[in-house]
Amino acid sequence: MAEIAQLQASEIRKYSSIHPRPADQKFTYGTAGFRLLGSLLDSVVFRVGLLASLRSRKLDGQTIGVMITASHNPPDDNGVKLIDPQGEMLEASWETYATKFANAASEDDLVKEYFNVVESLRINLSGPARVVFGRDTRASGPALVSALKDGLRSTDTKFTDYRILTTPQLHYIVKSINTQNSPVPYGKPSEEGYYEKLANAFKVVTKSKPKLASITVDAANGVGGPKLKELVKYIGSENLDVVIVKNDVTAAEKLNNQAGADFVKTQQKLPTGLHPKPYELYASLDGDADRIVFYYIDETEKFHLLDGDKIASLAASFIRDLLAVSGVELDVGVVQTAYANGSSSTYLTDILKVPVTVTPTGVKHLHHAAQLYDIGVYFEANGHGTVLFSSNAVKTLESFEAHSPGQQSAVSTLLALQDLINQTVGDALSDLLLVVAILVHKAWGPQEWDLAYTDLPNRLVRVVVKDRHAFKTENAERKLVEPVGVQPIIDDLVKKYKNGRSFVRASGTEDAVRVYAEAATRLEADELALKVSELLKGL
Ligand code: G16
Repeated sequence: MAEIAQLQASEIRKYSSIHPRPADQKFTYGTAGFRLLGSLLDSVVFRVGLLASLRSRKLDGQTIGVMITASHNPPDDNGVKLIDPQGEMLEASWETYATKFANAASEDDLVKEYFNVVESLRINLSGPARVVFGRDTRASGPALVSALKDGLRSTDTKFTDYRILTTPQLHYIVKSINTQNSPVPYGKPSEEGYYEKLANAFKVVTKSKPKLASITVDAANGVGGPKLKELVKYIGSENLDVVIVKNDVTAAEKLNNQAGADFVKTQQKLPTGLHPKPYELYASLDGDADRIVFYYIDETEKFHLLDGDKIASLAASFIRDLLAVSGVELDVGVVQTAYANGSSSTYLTDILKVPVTVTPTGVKHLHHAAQLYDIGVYFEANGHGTVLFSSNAVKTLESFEAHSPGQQSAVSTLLALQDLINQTVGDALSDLLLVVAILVHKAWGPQEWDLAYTDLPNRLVRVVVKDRHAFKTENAERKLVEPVGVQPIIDDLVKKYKNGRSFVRASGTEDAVRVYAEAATRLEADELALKVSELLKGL
């Protein structure tokens, strides 16, 4: 053991000297791992390799995932995040180690941090360590992969490079690898296995239903475009027609530029250059295809957004209806964040009568809250989310004895939904199929879907401040506790607007704070957002 420790210490020192930490740069493992300019991430990714190796050894050699992506961020950014064995985000207590590793000032400090974790968690360094990784289409990806490989080599970790993938595909693969020998394997641990699972489930859910008229998908010039094209091949054009636009992954600068889910949601407008036909369904993915938002225009060319809240409401009502038809008793709940439109929360609680939980931003928070329901629907308003079926839900559905064809069909659809919907993390491609499947079941177009409730006008503003880390919140980010004294001013402003609501929080993926405001009219929502934003300038 001492020999292995010595060997690793010397290998870490040797490789780390090839991946020096940029001076004066502070790194934080945030909402979705580390995220900043790709050119600043070399040492961070190397060190994430060390941590991934320890995480795997701590968990008896189960496979850990490492995804290199900056998702919705601009092309020059990049990022890295760890995936736990069941395809979930890294356990929160390990985020602190990630931050410590990334900030260790020297090679000696890094080795010290490494062995602190080994000792405090009693990790057996002679045990097996396995890591798989993938990346999005960013130009800085290949060099960062080299840094990661060095981290894994220096710790004698077995690894497999899955090359270019969507983030949710890697989550799927991690879970599939770790459940291969269990009584319920999640799926074939490959990209092909992912397509097969989703395509087969989609065909079961939509069996004997007419095909959706048409859907056009803006792929934000990211990895989602080619992967969606591949998925559609497995589904077959006789079952689904998809037109993919903004699908140029060869021009680095086009990624997320004036297109994609984040652009459409935050700007509340169409991707630049898209000219939709009225009442046809359109969707936008983000740069690593873990988010999706839908939209359409009416005959006056007015833009209508169908965001994560609308997806959650559609999914919750569909599942609730299927349960009612089947007679199976399972509790369904929805998890949202403070960004959820007030109208959506009212619709869910008052009309659909489903309980709503509110958590801080970040899929990891929503995911855990959703696990507390038999069937937990979670979506951030930005289109990031999924639907989780608990093992109790699956067992109950599998053992249910139907007494009519209607009951049987509802139960079979619910079970197929569980395969169609990625159970590890929000997945734009899986969510796309889910929405299409529900619309064909209901024989709805986008307009009928949109009718459930009317969004309160809202505005999201990004404000650059001196130090976003000075902004601290509580009550699921709805109350700003630091800087002291700002929240009472926001409260006073909000009181002046009918149906007014506003909150401020630091972004975990960008160097800025975000201001959200909603109110009874567009003018009022814009004005409230502007006034709150102005308050922050100079802080
Ligand atoms: C990530 C997280 C999401 C979060 C988003 C924005 O998404 O996974 O949960 O909503 O960042 O976070 P923030 O407002 O803290 O910057 P993605 O798609 O960028 O990975």
